[in-house]
Amino acid sequence: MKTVYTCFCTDIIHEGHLNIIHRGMEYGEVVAGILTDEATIRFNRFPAVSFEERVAMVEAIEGVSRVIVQKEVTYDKVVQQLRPDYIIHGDNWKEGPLRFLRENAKKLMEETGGELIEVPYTRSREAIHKERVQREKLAMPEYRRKRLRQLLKICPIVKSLEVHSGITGLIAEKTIVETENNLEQFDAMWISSLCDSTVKGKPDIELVDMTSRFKTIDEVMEVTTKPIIFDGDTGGFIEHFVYSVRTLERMGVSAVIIEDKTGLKKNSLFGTEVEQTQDDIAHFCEKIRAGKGTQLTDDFMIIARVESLILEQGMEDALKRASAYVEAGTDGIMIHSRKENPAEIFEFCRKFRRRDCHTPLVAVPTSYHQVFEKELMEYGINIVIYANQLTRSAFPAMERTAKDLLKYHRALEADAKLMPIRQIITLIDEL
Ligand code: SPV
Ligand code: MG
Repeated sequence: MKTVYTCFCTDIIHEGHLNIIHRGMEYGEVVAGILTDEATIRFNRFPAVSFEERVAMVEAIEGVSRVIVQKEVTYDKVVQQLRPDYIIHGDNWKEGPLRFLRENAKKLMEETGGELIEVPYTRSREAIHKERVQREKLAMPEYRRKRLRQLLKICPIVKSLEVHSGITGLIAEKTIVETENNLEQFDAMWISSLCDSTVKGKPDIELVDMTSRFKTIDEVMEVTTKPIIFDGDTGGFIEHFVYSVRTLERMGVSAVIIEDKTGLKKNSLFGTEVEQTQDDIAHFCEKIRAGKGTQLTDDFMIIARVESLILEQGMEDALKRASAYVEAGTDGIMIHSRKENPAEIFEFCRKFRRRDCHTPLVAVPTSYHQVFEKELMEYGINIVIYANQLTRSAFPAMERTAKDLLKYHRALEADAKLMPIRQIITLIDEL
């Protein structure tokens, strides 16, 4: 009996899948691989049902003789272990990011003398509707809010991208790339005070009020499903912060990060070049406790941001504060630095992790941009935030276009560098 392998990364079984199984049975015994959550989210949406349920769903399909776990996006390991005579897949992988998987499977079958079978991938209107409902559900507050905690359990490092509008939200939501033998996408979104202010032409000094900041969140939420980490600046007065926690939690935001500064806040990347005051530990702990005491679900996270390295208060102060904030109930620590290399971040992580191996750590590698995610991971960082790169890439591009229009007195020269009109009008999906 020949072995036919097919991989499932779906949480909905429809006639397209059944067709693949039935066609597979014509060639031999069908073994189905279930992609783990960790691998699924590298290119697909977050699964709406658990891994165990997905296994049970596929096991129940008549014609599936055995179910195995596929831990990697690519087929290499499975092919090595199972040595299938055939890999069978729907022909929907000929386009988009799945093309990469098709190439991978094709190459492996050629190398091992196997064969790739592609069957027309069919979906009824009902199945299309069901898929859309599952996707849309991910955007609902009760599903979205808890996602960051879920991701922390399954991702070696949660990759977050700065967004400040519907369109940047779509970029964070949809961008998928091939890397060495893998597919990659962002896990979460960061709503930065710096960028949210900058796009409004305002300085990053808590001038843009919370109501406007919430409006940005809403715009992003309208068109995305990924979890949101909100830059809450200092959190403001404790009496105000508790209201913000309630609003953010109700909206479905997953986490707020508040920094231990007080008075007129300036952007951390100015460091000690401008006057900035660090809050005292007891007061900041009170803010954390007030926030934690206000939230209604176990999903929402309040992450404390330690500014000691930014304000040159030393490593011991940073560590002392981090411990105090954990004691006060924070759900994570963001350690920030404006140094041009990650040495002090690494030192902090090493020392912090000696005492605490559970509390999630967050890093924002803006000034120490040479650091790889893998290195951050090795030092115990759980969330990496690319805090301003989208805004910083958009601004020079727009400025160049404005200059070209002025310089050439027409649009032709500028156009060469622009997204084609056809693409921009089809960029947004219609319901
Ligand atoms: C932001 O993105 O607004 C931040 C990070 O707070 S930083 O600009 O580095 O302070
Ligand atoms: Mg900020």
